[in-house]
Parts: sequence; structure tokens; C-alpha cells
Amino acid sequence: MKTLWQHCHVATMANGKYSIIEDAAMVTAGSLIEWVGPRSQAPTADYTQVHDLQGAWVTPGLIDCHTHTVFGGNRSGEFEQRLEGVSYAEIAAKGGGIASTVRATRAASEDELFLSAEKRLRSLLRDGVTTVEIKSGYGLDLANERKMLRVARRLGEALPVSVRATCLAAHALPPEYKDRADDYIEHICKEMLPALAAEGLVDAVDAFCEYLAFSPEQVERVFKVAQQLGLPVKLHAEQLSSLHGSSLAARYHALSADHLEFMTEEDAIAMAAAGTVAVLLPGAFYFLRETQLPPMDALRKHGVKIAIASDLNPGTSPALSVRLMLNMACTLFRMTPEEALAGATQHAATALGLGDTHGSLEVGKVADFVAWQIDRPADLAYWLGGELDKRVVRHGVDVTV
Ligand code: DI6
Ligand code: FE
Repeated sequence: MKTLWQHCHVATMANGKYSIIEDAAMVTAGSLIEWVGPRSQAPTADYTQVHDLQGAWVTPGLIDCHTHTVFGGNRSGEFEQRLEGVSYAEIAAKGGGIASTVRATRAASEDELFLSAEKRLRSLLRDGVTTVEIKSGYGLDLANERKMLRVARRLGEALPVSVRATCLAAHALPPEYKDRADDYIEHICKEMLPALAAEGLVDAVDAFCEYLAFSPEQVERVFKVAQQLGLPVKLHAEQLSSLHGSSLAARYHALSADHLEFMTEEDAIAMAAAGTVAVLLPGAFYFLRETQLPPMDALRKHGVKIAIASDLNPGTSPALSVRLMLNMACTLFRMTPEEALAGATQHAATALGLGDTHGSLEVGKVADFVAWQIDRPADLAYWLGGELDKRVVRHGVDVTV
């Protein structure tokens, strides 16, 4: 089935640049892009369908490469406490924070988790997302991490979105391992990861490298096992302090290191050399009222690819719109709208190991795109929330909701 999409302008985002084609056309064959270029040069063929996009700007489908979409309960009560002056670390020390979401997630059935996550995911999809990463990390034992990852897989089957599932068992210390972090790491390495990987539930392995979570040495033990299992790694690093987790991630050729407010220039050099993507999470920066900015100059100077994601989670970033994150990346981190859009398309794809197949509108890539009724691509980082008129196409099929 060959389809012609015309009367549009295209920002291909090839190599992370707008790479604009005005008065463009695109040909899709099944789920792939077969041709893209100026409309006047579009190949003549016996098209099954011809779509008039009415002057829309076409971009790759948005890719949210860091989310914790699946969780039980929510933490708006803690949000109120923080506004009264209690810090995230203090709340965590009193059994709140991640631990309270772990309790709610363990108590929820798989179907309950599916239904609550589906609502949040639909909100991301209405905003133009066609690929999303979803982490476990609120189960913290084999049965409950499995439950979360199964929900992630089911979401990908039920909704028009490609889901990459990341095992974040090393997110926090479960209560039954209190004061025994090394034993929990051992349990992850010996039991959890091998079992979950064997069940086909894991596309990548992540960990939280932080003074209130796991040390670089502990993270490295998890990475070694991931490597043995043939799974790529990612890391929450340098969010609240500098432990050089991002350099550790680079040594393991991680797909990405994420957060990074406290990273150093040396970390940036290591990441650039390894091709590890810097995933910046302006929603968490904003929500925690962080003041330490990620080192944008060092990242740019050394050519580290920068992705932007929602970090959608109940504690530090209850963010339901990637476009809002693009705006925050510009206003808070002084990124350009072009850099921000590259961060939610081509570089986000690379952060998921999908850089060769997703993230830009090029021949041979998957036909995931959004036709936005906007005046120029910068509009995507400009509007604060709301809904933009658009058509969403996934695998060559219109899936507009
Ligand atoms: N960093 C974050 O921002 C989230 N996880 C992490 O490692 C927070 C998760 C939460 O507070 O529930
Ligand atoms: Fe996160």
C-alpha cells in the first residue's frame, strides 16, 4: 500500500536539524517512508491513498524517552508538603517519596495499573507522541517489577504507540532490604534481571545513581549483568549531586545518562566519546525548583547529543505533555526550539537505541509523523500546553485521537 501525503512543509529532523523542505510531499509504503522531498518532484505512482495535509508542518512523531508512566496512587499530598518547606530528601527519609509509590504500586493489581497508566499515556499521545519509554522501578521485587513491565508491554499492544520497557529495579531500596543495599543489588543481579530478561520484558536496564539511592560501585554491578544479558544500559545520574555516574554510564556505552544537573565537563567529554545521549528533564528541574542548571555549554562544546523527556512520574515530574517540556527546555535551559525538537525526535530515538529507524523523516525510516496546523516549527516549543490541531500518523496509518 503506497500513500502520498502532500500540501505540507516538512522538518525532517535529520541529524537533529530542522532540515526544512517547504511545499513538500512524502510517500509511505506500508509502515515505512519511501520518499520525501519537494512536491514538484514527487514520484508519480498508482497511490492507494492521497492525503491533503492542508499546509501543515510535518515533524517526526514525538518520542518521550524517559517516563515512569506506570505507578499506583499519586503524590499531590507530598507536593503540598514541599510547598510548606519540607524537602524531597526529608520526605524520602520519612518513608514518603518513592517508598510511598512503591506501597501503592505493590497494592495495585495489574489491571488497575494498566487503567491508570493508560489515561496518562493517552494524554501524551494526544500531544503527538508515537514512541514512549516506560520504566519499572516502583515494584522493587521480582513479582511487582514483572507486573509493571507487563503493563508497559500491554500498553504498547493496546494503544497506537511503540513502547520500550526499561527495568529500573535499582531505583530505590525496598523496605525488606533496609540497610542491606548490597544484598538487594545481589538479588537484582542474580534473580530479577535474568528472570525478567528471559521473559522478554526488558529492552534496557536503568539505575538511580545518587547518594540517596545506589553508589557507582553498586550500579556497576547491575551494568555488568545487563551486559552479560546483552541489554543496553541507561542511568539516572547527577540529579542531586555529582557522583560521576554519567562517566560510569559512558564507560558502559550507555544509551543515555539522564537528569545531569550536577555533571562536570569531564563527564561531558566521556559521554561524547561514547555516544551516550544526555537526556535532560526540565519537568523535574522545574517541579523540584532546582537551581543548578545542566552544563549546557559543556554539552554543546563537546557535541553531546541532547534529548528532552517528560520524566512523567508521581514524585518529581507529573508532566503529561512533551510539548510543555520543549517549552521548559527553552525557557529554563536556554535551548533553541530546534534543539528542543531534536531532543524529542532524533536524539530521543538514539537514547532508546532506535536512532536508525525512528526520530527523523528519512527514506527507509518508520513512517511515524505528526502534521501540525502551526505557522512554523518553533510553535511546538512556544505554546504552553493546550491542544494543537494535528493529525498523527503511526506506521503509515492515521491514528489521530
Ligand atoms: N529521579 C526522578 O526524578 C524520579 N526517579 C528518579 O530516580 C523520581 C521518582 C519519584 O520520586 O517517584
Ligand atoms: Fe526518572
